Amino acid sequence: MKKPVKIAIAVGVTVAILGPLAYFWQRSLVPATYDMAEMGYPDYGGGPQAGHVHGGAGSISVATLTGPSTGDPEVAVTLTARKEKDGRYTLNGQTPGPEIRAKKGQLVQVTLVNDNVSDGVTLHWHGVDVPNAEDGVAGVTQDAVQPGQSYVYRFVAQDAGTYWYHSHQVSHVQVRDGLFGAFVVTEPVFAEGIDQVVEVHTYDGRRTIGGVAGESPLSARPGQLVRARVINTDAGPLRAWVTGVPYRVAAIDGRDVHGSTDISDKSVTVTAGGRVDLAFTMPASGARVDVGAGAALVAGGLKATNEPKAVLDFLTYGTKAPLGFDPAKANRNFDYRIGRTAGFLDGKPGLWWSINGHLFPDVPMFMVAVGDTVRMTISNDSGEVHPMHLHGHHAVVLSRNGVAATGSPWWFDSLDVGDGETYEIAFVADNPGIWVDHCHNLKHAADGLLAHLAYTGVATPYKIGDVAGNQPE
Ligand SMILES: [Cu+2]
Repeated sequence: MKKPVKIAIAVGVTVAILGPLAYFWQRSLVPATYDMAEMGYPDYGGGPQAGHVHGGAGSISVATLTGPSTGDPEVAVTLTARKEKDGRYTLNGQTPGPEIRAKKGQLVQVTLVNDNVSDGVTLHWHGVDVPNAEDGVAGVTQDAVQPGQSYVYRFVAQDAGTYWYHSHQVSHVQVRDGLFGAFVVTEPVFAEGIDQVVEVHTYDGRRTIGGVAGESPLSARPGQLVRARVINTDAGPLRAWVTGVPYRVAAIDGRDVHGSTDISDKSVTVTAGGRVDLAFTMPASGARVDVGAGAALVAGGLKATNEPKAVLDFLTYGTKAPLGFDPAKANRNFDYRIGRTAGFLDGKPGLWWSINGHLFPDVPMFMVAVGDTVRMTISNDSGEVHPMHLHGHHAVVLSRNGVAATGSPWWFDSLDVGDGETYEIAFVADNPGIWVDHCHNLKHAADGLLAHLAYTGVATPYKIGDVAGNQPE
């Protein structure tokens, strides 16, 4: 072959490879600022396509979807966020931040003050189905609160249960390094016994309960009912179990389990971001609540035992109860297929999380209208577990890998979808707004495992990106 021909072929091959590459690279670039409601492509799930996708005339702003703007709050808290010299983030000088408790039906008001966090901060009420404007997602429901600024969240604590709050601005760093706390809503009449938050977080590789590594006291007298509210604030699944006495799972993600029964020699999985309430009656011989290795609540000096090999399956635990809606009548059917795809993410080549074969920001917007019944099939062949978290709604598990749920309705806001697993879930679209639906391994979300559920006719005035100063993940 003559040299010019060789060169021509080489150039041709180079153009053939680099041309599409340049195209995909360019397409992957996240603009310096963008509107969450205009990213990706609308997915109507087989339902009506009416309504304004991008806002415009007749649309309402998420900023108007607030909690009660008048009335004296029954729970009023001010939380001041700081970045400390050691790199940790604190709220009112502590991490975890103060535990906030409200009774069901009370008006809660939290004033977030940013002292010195240069990236800005927000507070998201994880698992609390608040009105959209109170959801605390930077660039979607508000602007990040900059140093010297403050922001007021007001909402009614409608559902008793175990929740938590955390920053949703640069969250994969801020949550990891301390910007979070527990939020508990109790029934109006306080239950007898001991009610204790078990807030699990790993700081610099050390697992803690409420910031304390090793054993912490469980101060219950024999015969007292104990409710241990385990909150997993880390990035991966956590195993929890009780030794010394049989125990029950009283609630999952802030929703009571119906017909819970005693468990022994089994652990439960607490999804990243999820909560599981463990209940038992304190025996005279002592008991302990272990949360993985390295941290436990202990009464009566009970020594650590090995983690039980068996894990409770929520799919079959408890007994059936009405859902309050009929998933068979769903008018939206969505797929949320999590994979791993070679390509560019914001100009960086790599193997990235994909949603329905697409890379962020070219991912689906799941479009719904108020009153819709929604089914979603979440599947995962990406090689890793993903704790999927939909804001603003509780969904119920219908099946896993084609096997129908037969236990108590398994309501959740945070669900581990393991590699090779498929979950079918359902919920009612009853909380208008724009809601992120993402992986709560927050590094994964920052790497593009994030979509959103958007109600037709709702627009956001906030923007994501460097220019706007909003980086929710
Ligand atoms: Cu993930």
